[in-house]
Amino acid sequence: MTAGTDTGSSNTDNITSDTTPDFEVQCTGAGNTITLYVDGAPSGTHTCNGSGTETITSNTIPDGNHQISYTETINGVESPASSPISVEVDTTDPNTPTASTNPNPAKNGDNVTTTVSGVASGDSVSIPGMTCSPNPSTGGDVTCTGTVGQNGLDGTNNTITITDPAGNTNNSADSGLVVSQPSSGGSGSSGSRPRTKEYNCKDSRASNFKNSGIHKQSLCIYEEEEVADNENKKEMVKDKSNNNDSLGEGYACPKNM
Ligand SMILES: [Ca+2]
Ligand SMILES: [Ca+2]
Repeated sequence: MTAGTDTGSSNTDNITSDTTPDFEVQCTGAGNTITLYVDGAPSGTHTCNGSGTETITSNTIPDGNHQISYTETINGVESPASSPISVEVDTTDPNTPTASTNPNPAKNGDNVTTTVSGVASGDSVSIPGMTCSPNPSTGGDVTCTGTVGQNGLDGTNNTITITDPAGNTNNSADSGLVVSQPSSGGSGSSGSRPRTKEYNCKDSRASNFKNSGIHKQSLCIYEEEEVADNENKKEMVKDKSNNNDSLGEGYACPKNM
C-alpha cells in the first residue's frame, strides 16, 4: 500500500481508513494489464505505462481484514498471482469510553488522574494537558495524569480523544474535570487564593509605588486574586508593613501611583 493511502499513526502498517487504497505493483512492459485481487476477487485494473514500479488504485474495499494480490496479463496470458499482503480497512470510529477523574473538583497544583475505560486494543487516548498510558498498545483501562495549572490543564477543555490505528477518532467523552476557584480571600488548603507575590519597590513593576514618595523603604505585596471563571482577575498592591493599607487595585495599580 502506498504511504499516502496508508492512513493513521503509521503509513507502513497496511491499516487504513481509505477504502480505495493505492498499491505499488511491478510492470514488465507497456500495455500489460495489472489486475488487483481482494480476497481472490478482481478489484480494479491498471494498464502499464512501461517497465517498473507503478501504482494501481483498488475498487472499494469493505471494512475488515483482506488479502491483496495482483496479476500481470501479457498478450492475453495472465500470470500467477503475487504473494498476498494483509490489509486492514477500518472506517469505524472508536467507541465512546467512560471516564472517572480524581480528585474532582480539583484545585491548582493538584495532581489529577483520569481513568478512561473501554478503550479498544491498539487505540490511543489523549486529553489536553495530561499524559496517558499505556499508549497505544493495549486496550481496557488507560490512565491519564496531569497537574492542574500546568500544560493547560485547567478544566476548560477536558475532551478525551480516542484514536484507532487507522486514524479514526472519537471525541465524545469528557474527563469531567472541574477546577474549583475559591472566592476571593479564600485561604487554608493547598492552592488557595489569593496568591501573593512580593516585589521589591525597586522592581520595575513597583517603581511607581516607590516614586509616589510613600513607603519608599517598603516592600510591596502584589496580590493576584483568582476568582470565578466569568469574573475578572483582581490585582492589588499593598504596603507589606501594613496589609490593610491598600494602595491600588486593578491592572493599572503600578501605573496609577
Ligand atoms: Ca496505517
Ligand atoms: Ca476503528
